[in-house]
Amino acid sequence: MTSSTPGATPRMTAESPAVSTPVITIYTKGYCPYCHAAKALLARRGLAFEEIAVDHDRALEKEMIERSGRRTVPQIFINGQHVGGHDDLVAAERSGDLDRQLAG
Ligand SMILES: N[C@@H](CCC(=O)N[C@@H](CS)C(=O)NCC(=O)O)C(=O)O
Repeated sequence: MTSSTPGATPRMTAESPAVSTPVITIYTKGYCPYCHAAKALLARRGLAFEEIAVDHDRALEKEMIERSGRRTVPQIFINGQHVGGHDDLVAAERSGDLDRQLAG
């Protein structure tokens, strides 16, 4: 029995020589219901993510705004590619774009 760490580097399996785990980053604020909903969607899909709380950190909020071009939370990135906010994440799941982005 082996175990793997979500967000870890590519791992070797018997089925496939290298399977890379998508790196998902979500910028959040604690009071934001859209952030909670976006995290719940990712969790429901069994997707591990790195959460960056920007409530009390102006530098991290600035980083989010510069990377996304948006000022609202959440902002979600998959493998460095900007997905958008909660509504964009929901739309991407419905359209199949999310699966395509996760597949790399
Ligand atoms: N349609 C956006 C709504 C996001 C939104 O309105 N977020 C609020 C917090 S719940 C926000 O960032 N407001 C500005 C702020 O709190 O600085 C989405 O789906 O992500």
